[in-house]
Amino acid sequence: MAALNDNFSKAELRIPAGFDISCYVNSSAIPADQIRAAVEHELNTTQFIDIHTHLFQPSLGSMGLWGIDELITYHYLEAELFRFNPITPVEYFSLTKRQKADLIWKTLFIENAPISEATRGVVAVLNAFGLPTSGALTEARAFFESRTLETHIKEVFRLAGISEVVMTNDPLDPDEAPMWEKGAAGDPQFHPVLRLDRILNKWAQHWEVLRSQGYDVQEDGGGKTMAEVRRFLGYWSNLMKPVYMAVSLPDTFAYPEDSLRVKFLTQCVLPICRERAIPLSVMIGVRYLVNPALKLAGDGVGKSDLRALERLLLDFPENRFFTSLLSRENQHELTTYARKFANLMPFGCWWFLNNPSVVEEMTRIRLEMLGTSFIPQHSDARVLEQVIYKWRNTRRTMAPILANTYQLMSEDGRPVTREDIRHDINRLFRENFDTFTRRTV
Ligand code: FIX
Ligand code: ZN
Repeated sequence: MAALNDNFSKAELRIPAGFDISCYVNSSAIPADQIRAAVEHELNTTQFIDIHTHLFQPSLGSMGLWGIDELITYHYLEAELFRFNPITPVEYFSLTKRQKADLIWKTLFIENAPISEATRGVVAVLNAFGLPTSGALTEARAFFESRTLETHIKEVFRLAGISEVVMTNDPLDPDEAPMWEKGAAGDPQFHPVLRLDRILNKWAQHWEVLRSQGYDVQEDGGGKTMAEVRRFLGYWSNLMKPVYMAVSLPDTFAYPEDSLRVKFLTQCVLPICRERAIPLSVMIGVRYLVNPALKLAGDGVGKSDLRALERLLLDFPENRFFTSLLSRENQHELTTYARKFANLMPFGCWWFLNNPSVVEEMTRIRLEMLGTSFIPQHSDARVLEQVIYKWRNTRRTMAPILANTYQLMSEDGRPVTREDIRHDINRLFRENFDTFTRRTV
């Protein structure tokens, strides 16, 4: 009997009865009927990096959302509420947080079975903590109120199988910015990102904020504006030390274009990303507030013209671009572009795409065309405990897809080993991020 891997006893490996233990030796071929179990084991025992979230390090205090009432009032669930309940958005948004949660819970979880992706996610979180998944919220509320944030975060990350998350940090957010300037303590499990939407997309509403902070900028972008925006980005890069910069862009995003957005992008953002050797994350395809009454839940999706991305990749070969697109119709094109440009890293199944039916299609296309040179998923979590269900769903969807991929490789004559599987999963969910952000060369 081949020796087991030194680090695990048979019991720790939780090897199913009748399992051919020899394939647990790294370089042995795994029998076809054991591939799925081996893939599941490696997925479950690898800690992932969550490369895009709206979570916050503990020192950013009230910016961070967690607990059952935040989970239930997630904007995905608010959108679903209005399909089941006659309450108007104006009436709903006048309620307290607890009243909103009670209404959503009654409507989507009691009066109707929680079968949608977002409702099922809340059920999975409650179940993970052994809390009732139906009936009153009393016990769940008492449980979350009893938790201490620092220990709760560690437990949540353990349950989610993640080692660290990447944040979204907005230097023009009136609540967040002062916390950074007062010296908010960093946390090795939370990596900062400099978010650029208010500059690139909402300059008309924000140029005066920069001016009030002593930056000699103009609404029309003239004068010293470009130099001063570079100074602003340099200041916040030194303060936050972002692992990348990020911006969400509309489906109509165009490049080249004679616009302030493109001037800021090409004269300020991309040069500083090159200087600091960090990528820019462009998330393209949002139709903002198609229904303004729904607030954060009001955004929609539009197919983008990816020739804009193509020209960016061509014109800025020294820059690296994380890219996630919101339209399902853009996904095959994006994967094709990744075959043409090594400075493009497709990532995630974003927002309206983060459903098993679409994740499966996108992931299979990417594996078939890119091998493991992409990042399959991010959580986009806005509430801490969402990482538990979002990463459970990712593992559940990935397992059959990866197993099938290795099955085909074996059938075509190259047996798969445990070492192959471990290496590939590490590359997909950790190494590609580390390498692309130059955290490891
Ligand atoms: O721009 C973004 O980072 C989007 O992910 C969010 O604005 C969006 O509301 C979201 O949370 C989607 O999952
Ligand atoms: Zn996001």
